[in-house]
This record gives sequence, structure tokens and C-alpha cells, in this order.
Amino acid sequence: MKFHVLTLFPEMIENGLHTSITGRAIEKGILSLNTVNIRDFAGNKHGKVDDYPYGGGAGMVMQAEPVYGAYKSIEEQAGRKLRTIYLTPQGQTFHQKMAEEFSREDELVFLCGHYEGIDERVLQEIVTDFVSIGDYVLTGGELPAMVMIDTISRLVEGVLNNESSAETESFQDSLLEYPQYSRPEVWRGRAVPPVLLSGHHANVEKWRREQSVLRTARWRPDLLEKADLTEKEKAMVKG
Ligand code: 6GU
Repeated sequence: MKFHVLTLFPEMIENGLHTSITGRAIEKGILSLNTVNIRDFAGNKHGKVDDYPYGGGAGMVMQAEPVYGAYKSIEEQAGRKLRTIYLTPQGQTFHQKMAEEFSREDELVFLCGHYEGIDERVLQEIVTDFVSIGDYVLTGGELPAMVMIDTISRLVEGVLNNESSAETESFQDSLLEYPQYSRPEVWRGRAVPPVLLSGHHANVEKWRREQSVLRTARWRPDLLEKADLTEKEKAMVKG
């Protein structure tokens, strides 16, 4: 999978993604990361890429031409039009199913805005998907692009070494995960739940399922509507 990122801050993207699991996958050649500095397409010697908004108002707007030039350089390299995601609070909210869909592409372009946004005309020309990562406002699209790339990356074959990791996903968006414990058995007076030390696999699975249901009811009751609960579990979360 090849990720292209159009940004004024390529070092932010590079530093973030050349780390940990995504970093290793890039080194192994399973993922590829190509950052393009929009400023390199400024078309003036000062590298200026923004200007005042028509109609007035606060802040600056990123101009169409530098963004278009940066996008075109990628399109020419790829030899075809590519799915192009603009990170914006005005987009559709990102979710796991969307990540699964994007993970089926073999090349994706991410466009990161700054200031008060990007000239609407270039967005209409090149963007295929408008995506937000949640209802809060960030200073730019770089962190959201990294969030999306990280989420998509772990769905790509070979990025996680763990073969069962893909199967957890399917239920990840309907119930929260159960709590995990490792050594020591007692830490600062807090013991590991005895069932986890029992060696009784069926009881462990039963306990984990119950913990998932209880946690979801406590912290994300909205998810329970989609979750496939038994009658016993429904009674448990009511009472
Ligand atoms: Cl995609 N961009 C910005 N600037 N803020 C956000 C966002 C995106 N998603 C949530 N907040």
C-alpha cells in the first residue's frame, strides 16, 4: 500500500509514521510513504501559498494552484487518478468500516489543510472523499492523516505479525475489548482476576465476554444497539 501526503509540514508526517509498527512496515516495503511539500509548488520565490479570503473574514486561505500542482505531481507519477482524501472537520466522521474500505485501495492520497482551509475550487477538482476524525477542531490535517494512515495500515496484510489480529476487528466496532493483565500476579496489592490463572479456557472466554459487555454498557452504551447480545447479556446490562 502506498500513501501520498500533500502537506506544508512533511517532517511531521515522516517523523510520526517512521516509528513503531508503521515504521517497520515501511522499512520492510509492505507500506510506502511519499510526502509532498505543497510549498515546493508555490510558484513564487517566497514560497507563499496562502492569501486573504474573498469576502473578508479572519485568517488565510490556502491557494488552489500550489495544491493542484502538488496533486498533479503524484497523479503523473501514478499514471492514473487516485482516491484523494481531504482531512477536514466538515467531512464524514472516520470509522473502522471506512478504514476497511480504504485498505482495499493500493494507493491513496491525503491532502492536509492549514489556516482557514483550502480554496474550494481545487477541492472540487481533486478530492474524492472528505473525512473528519471527530467533533473537535485541530490546527491542521496532519494528525488526522496520520490517524487514518495508522488505522488503515494495521489492516494491510503483513503489517501486524499476529494472524488473529484481523478477526478481532469485526467485533471491535460492536463491543469494547476486555481488560488485559500480565506479570506480576499481584501488583501494589491488586491481584489478577483468578479465572485468568485457572487454565480453564472456556471460563476465561466467558469472563472476557462478560467484561466486554459490562464495559460497553458503562462507557459506550450507544454501541450496544448494534451488538449481538444474548438474552442473558441483555438482562445483565439492564439490571
Ligand atoms: Cl480532519 N481536521 C481538522 N483541522 N480538525 C479536525 C479534523 C480534521 N477532524 C477533527 N478535527
